[in-house]
Amino acid sequence: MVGLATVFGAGGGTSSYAEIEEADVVVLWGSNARNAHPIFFQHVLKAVRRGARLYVVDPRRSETAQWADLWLGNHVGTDIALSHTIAREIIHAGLANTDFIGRATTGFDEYLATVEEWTLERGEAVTGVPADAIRELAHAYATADRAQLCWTLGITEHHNGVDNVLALINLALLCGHVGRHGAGLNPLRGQNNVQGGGDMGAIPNRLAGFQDILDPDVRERFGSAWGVTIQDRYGWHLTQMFEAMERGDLRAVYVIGENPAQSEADKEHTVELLRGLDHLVVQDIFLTRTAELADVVLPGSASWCESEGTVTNSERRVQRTRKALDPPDGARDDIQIILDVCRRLGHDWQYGDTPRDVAEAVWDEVRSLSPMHAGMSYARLEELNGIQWPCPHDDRLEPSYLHGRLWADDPAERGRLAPFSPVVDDPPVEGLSEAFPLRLTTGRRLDSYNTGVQSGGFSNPLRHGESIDVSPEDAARLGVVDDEWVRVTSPRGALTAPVRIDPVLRPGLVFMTFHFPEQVDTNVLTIDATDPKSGTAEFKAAAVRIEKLDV
Ligand SMILES: Nc1nc2c(c(=O)[nH]1)N[C@H]1C(S)=C(S)[C@@H](COP(=O)(O)OP(=O)(O)OC[C@H]3O[C@@H](n4cnc5c(=O)[nH]c(N)nc54)[C@H](O)[C@@H]3O)O[C@H]1N2
Ligand SMILES: Nc1nc2c(c(=O)[nH]1)N[C@H]1C(S)=C(S)[C@@H](COP(=O)(O)OP(=O)(O)OC[C@H]3O[C@@H](n4cnc5c(=O)[nH]c(N)nc54)[C@H](O)[C@@H]3O)O[C@H]1N2
Ligand SMILES: [Mo]
Repeated sequence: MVGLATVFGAGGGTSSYAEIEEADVVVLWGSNARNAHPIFFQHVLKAVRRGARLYVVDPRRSETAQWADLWLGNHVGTDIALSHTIAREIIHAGLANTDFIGRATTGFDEYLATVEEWTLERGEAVTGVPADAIRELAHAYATADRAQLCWTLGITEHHNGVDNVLALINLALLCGHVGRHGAGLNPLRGQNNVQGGGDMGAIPNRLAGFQDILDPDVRERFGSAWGVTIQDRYGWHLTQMFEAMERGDLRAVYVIGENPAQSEADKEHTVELLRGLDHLVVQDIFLTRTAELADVVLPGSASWCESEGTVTNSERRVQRTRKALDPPDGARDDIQIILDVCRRLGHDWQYGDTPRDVAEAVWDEVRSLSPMHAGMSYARLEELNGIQWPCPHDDRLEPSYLHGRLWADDPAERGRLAPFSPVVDDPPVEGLSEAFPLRLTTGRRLDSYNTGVQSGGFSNPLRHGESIDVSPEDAARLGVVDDEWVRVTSPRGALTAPVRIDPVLRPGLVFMTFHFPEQVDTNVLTIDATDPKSGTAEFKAAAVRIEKLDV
């Protein structure tokens, strides 16, 4: 989101799922959508069945890659190098969209100078992807009318994740694949309402509708609606919070629906910091590992199917969620708990009697303060089965794609042009060494969800436990076999796990999920190097060694 907001001013995917289905070329970059975004992947498959070509860029030949027309298996952390090589090939083949570049972008010359050294030969040597494959993707992407570039954590969970995203945005600017029906740039959001959380201002620098906290008019409008004074400085994002805990500047934390004791990188250090707080409050539907450390647990909040509200997905579509089940005895909507806390803090905000009334009244307040949501009444959301933002008017809808203004003939209408970003190749913080010769990347499997809180604890026949996945070549070299327990060590910690030999991995690359805390704490191994621009940790690149256990 930071990358898209930097270039275009708005942090959201630029297309709709319907446009994905109409695409000629779909590139999934660092995304295992087959497993992690199965519903979105159905839209991709509809395009493929229509004849679209699917390209997947992923160091592993993931299940998604197995569906692709062409898989580009790059080395972990070489995505900027790959993007620059593709760009240079597009430019030298005369396929750059000079009309769009001239009309809608700035900084092309500097960008050109940055990518010029990335010949196909150099690209192949650095990324490990054969030059022919790079050339094919470059030509297919540049010549397609409707090209969609989508990415997820393989791009963002690096110490330079934002630069990685900027490198992909450069490709779309180069080819004019943004701001038109059918062409776009789409980060797929992790949870059902991550997009909605950001849109509502659950980020350190913006209030609802991405309005800048540093803007005095914005502070004044929100402040008078709420009867409070809003601070005129940015807050901390998650990793800055942990840094502040380390310095002793952050002493109390209120966690709602997150399990950082399990999901943060360098876990032992994280738990130490959470333990050291003066006051920790956790509001969750389960008693998580984080809740076990808390001074106060606000338990039994109603889950999504037991409460009213909205969620916003990766195509920026706001959709109503309705109460389908009664919550268990004593459980309440998160919003009721939050309103009670507010009351104790001196703000007796009344929104209505029933959960439905409260949810709608809160939403109407959002619409009164956030112009991009203004036209989305509950009645209209229900009638249209969800609406994409922006929707400022209650009598019409905007196009399903963003940034159409960039194509306008009138420069005044075009507004702020989109800058190319001359980012540079920057390998993972932790290099490989004799002591730690293997690259560990971590991610997801279809059968489980994040820290396992919501997908464990009951009998789930699909779910099989954690493993350290290694290539057949590495398994042979280490003399280990399937299901044999080994020790995995990184500079931060060690654990034991069973081996799973997986041919989707190439020699030197090993893979783990982080879904099975009762069995293995994967984040004991990961590095807490973070991208200062987004606060995201480098979960995708640690260095480890694997040793046989003494028999
Ligand atoms: N079943 C299931 N679905 C989920 C989740 C879950 O836990 N389980 N979690 C949800 C959440 S919160 C999120 S954020 C999304 C995440 O969705 P994804 O980002 O698709 O999931 P990951 O498996 O973390 O990572 C995707 C891929 O990045 C690749 N990768 C690793 N390093 C690199 C690199 O340097 N370059 C490139 N190009 N690729 C790399 C990995 O091999 C992996 O296949 O999934 C959501 N959906
Ligand atoms: N090694 C490694 N670590 C990673 C990642 C990785 O790829 N590799 N990925 C990172 C990413 S992308 C993410 S998103 C994080 C995920 O990390 P977390 O968000 O910490 O993990 P979850 O297991 O999704 O935790 C969500 C919590 O919300 C609670 N919950 C669910 N519904 C409700 C509700 O309605 N109300 C309330 N109050 N609580 C609710 C659940 O019970 C659960 O405890 O992990 C990060 N950590
Ligand atoms: Mo996520």
